[in-house]
Amino acid sequence: MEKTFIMVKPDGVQRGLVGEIVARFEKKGYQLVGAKLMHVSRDLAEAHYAEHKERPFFGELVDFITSSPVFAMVWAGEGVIGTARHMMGKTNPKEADLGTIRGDFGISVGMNIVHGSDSAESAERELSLWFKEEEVASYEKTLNRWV
Ligand code: 3AN
Repeated sequence: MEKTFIMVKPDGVQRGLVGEIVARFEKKGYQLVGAKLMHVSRDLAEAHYAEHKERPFFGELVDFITSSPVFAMVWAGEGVIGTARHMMGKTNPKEADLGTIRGDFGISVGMNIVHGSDSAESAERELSLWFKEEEVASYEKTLNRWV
C-alpha cells in the first residue's frame, strides 16, 4: 500500500488545526497508520530540509520547524502521495486554491501549516527519517465492527 509522510507544522499545531487536517484525510478515505506529536531536533530538521540547504530561507525554515511541536503522520492508500499534495494546495498559501488546506487556512509561505512528501522517492526518504518501523501500524479497516 502506498504511504506518505504528512506533518502539521508548528503553526498548524499552535492554531489547533490538527483535528481539522486529520479529519480531511480520514474523510477522503485514507488510512492513518502512524502519528506522533513531537519536538523536532535541529539535526532532524536539517536532514529533512537538506534539499533547501543553499536557499536563503534555510535558517528560518529550521528555526521555525524546531520552534514548537509538530504532528507527524503516516497516511496510507491508493495514490496518497499525489492526492495529499492536491489536498494541501500550492506551497504559497496566497496561490493555493480555496478548498485546499493551505488555501483555506494559510497566508504566508513561511508558515504554510502542513508538509507532505512530493514524490515516491521523498516519501520513502522522509518516512525512514521520521518513523521507526515499529511506529507504523498495519491493520485492516473493519468498519462494520466499529459503527
Ligand atoms: P512544499 O512544502 O510545498 O513541498 P518546498 O519543498 O518548495 O514546498 O518548500 C519547503 C518549505 O520551505 C515550504 N513548505 C515553506 O515552508 C518553505 N519555503 C519555501 N519557499 C519559501 C520562501 N520563499 N520563503 C520562506 N519559506 C519558504
